[in-house]
Amino acid sequence: MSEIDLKPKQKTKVQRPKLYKVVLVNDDYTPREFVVLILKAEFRLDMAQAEVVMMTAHQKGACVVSVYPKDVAETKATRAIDAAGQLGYPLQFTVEPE
Ligand code: TYC
Repeated sequence: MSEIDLKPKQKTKVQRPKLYKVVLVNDDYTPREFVVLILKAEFRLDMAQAEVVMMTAHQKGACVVSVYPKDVAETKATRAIDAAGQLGYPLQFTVEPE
């Protein structure tokens, strides 16, 4: 008896959204405590993660915070930069393809 062919006739291509890195950039003016606060509030890092990311940027110049779809990465980076700017801090985040 011949078997039933259940294979789909066309391959369905699943497009995964491209991910973008949000990178925290060091500066000489933003207080460490404020950087940690922003990482917790906007990027949902816990205290330990926020401290490590902040100190890595402080020592190396920059550190990847997390990866997100493009619009999420851009919104989070913009919100974090704006929050810092409102307090007069020059804190910067960049968004880069993964
Ligand atoms: N370098 C800052 C200071 O000494 C702290 C800091 C850390 C600022 C990381 C920005 O991305 C940064 N007050």
